[in-house]
Amino acid sequence: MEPLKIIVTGPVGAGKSTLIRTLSETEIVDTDAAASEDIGKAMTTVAMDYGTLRLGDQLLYLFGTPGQERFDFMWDVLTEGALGMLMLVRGDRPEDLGPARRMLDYLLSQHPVPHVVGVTRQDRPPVWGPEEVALFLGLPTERVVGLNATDPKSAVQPLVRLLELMLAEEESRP
Ligand SMILES: Nc1nc2c(ncn2[C@@H]2O[C@H](COP(=O)(O)OP(=O)(O)OP(=O)(O)O)[C@@H](O)[C@H]2O)c(=O)[nH]1
Ligand SMILES: [Mg+2]
Repeated sequence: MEPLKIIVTGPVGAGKSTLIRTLSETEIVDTDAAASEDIGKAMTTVAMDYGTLRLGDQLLYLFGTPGQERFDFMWDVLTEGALGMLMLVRGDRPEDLGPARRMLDYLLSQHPVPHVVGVTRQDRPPVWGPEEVALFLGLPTERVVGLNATDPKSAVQPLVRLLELMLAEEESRP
């Protein structure tokens, strides 16, 4: 089976690098550098993250984008050739959902691929759950999954869902 390229995207601090670090079975590539603006944390992705994960007999190549808009030119570059998209948002920052919606709309307009939204920090209540986020973003509930990006069993869930949706869409194609 051909490896599948999956793009992991979303606003600053959503947990993109953490998810790839948590799940990758091979040594990851990351490009975290000292943040040049006050984004509430010291380090930020400036180019990409890369890791790999096997789900059943399917190998996934996970590409993470930077979150900061000053690196938005990388979003398109990295999404090129991706067959699925995982967008992460922080469950404890509802104010990030507007920008996340715009980012998702833009990326899907350029790359219309199966997609899932992951709501991180479910281990840190009180947070918005996946149902609330689905409602806010106007997405069907099966496309939104809650997770803790630091826990392998939990972090894998949105990718399992994405793969299911990708297979279902493939089967329904004439
Ligand atoms: N407890 C908890 N911490 C999380 C979770 N997801 C991310 N974090 C923490 O949030 C911080 C930021 O996570 P990153 O993975 O750097 O976020 P990012 O989306 O790659 O951020 P940028 O590259 O700056 O856009 C780190 O300290 C993570 O450990 C989660 O689900 N639960
Ligand atoms: Mg990052």
